[in-house]
Amino acid sequence: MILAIDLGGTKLAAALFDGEQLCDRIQFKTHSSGDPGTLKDQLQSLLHHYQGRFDCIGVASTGIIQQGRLTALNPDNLGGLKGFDLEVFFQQIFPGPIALLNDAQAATFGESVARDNAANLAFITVSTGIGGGLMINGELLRGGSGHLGHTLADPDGPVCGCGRRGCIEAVASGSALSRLGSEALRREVCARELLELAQSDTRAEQIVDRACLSVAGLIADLQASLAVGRVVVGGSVGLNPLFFDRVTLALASNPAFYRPVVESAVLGADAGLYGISHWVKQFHR
Ligand code: BMX
Ligand code: ZN
Repeated sequence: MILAIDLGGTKLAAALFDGEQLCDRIQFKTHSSGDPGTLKDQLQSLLHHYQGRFDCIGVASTGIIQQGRLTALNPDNLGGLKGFDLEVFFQQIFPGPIALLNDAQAATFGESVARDNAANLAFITVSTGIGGGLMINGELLRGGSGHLGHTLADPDGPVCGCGRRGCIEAVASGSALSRLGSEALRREVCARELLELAQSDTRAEQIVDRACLSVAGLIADLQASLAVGRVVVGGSVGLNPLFFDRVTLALASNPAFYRPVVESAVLGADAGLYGISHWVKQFHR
């Protein structure tokens, strides 16, 4: 039995995997305050909830995990959790095997397995941030590879939390949509609300269009640079048909050479959980 944990910018989800079967899924809102104490409490109550029912743990986490520690490309998405030693934390409580992977890389692996172990695909998650993963010739690229949210959308765009100007994450992520939308509309809007407003309000539509055009541009670039053939889009924003349909429409204006097959994540919001459980099964038992 595997305990799979998905630690994102705004949510912490977990489930048990009995073979292929996902069971007893729970979810919390997370560390928007970036308080390591809160995260520790949440993880502790999560481990308590599943106590005695698993024999290994897989963690899919936002950020780049180096030697068991959370490091950030975009520290804004981690708050005070930068440097949090996930591995040591779990080891102190659980003596069995633990596997750690970036959340988007885990989801990439999950979506590949769900497609009969597709050997080539790129995955883009549009959520709090924008994450990515690459499965190339049957191998998942890990570590510093595949962080697609930090490729260039607009050289004159806003400065991203990672320090680079004009990253896709700075114009198309859930937090960017909310920030840009709230500025333009002069009231607080979340990404989902902005997508709905874009159907009738031109200020909202401009922001959403730029975001979807950027993601479509990234998809075209992935096809031109890696000939991936298939790009899967996930994450709470990416799974929303109001976003996904605009992306595919924007991509359609490109010549055929730049247009891979584009699909919504078949594992939906649980791609990271499935992915990390498959990863643990294949490499850590
Ligand atoms: C950021 C980066 C990626 C992550 C992506 C999606 C940090 C902390 N995170 O680009 O590692 O995969 O966001 O993360 O630098 P989520 O929190 O939106 O799921
Ligand atoms: Zn960036």
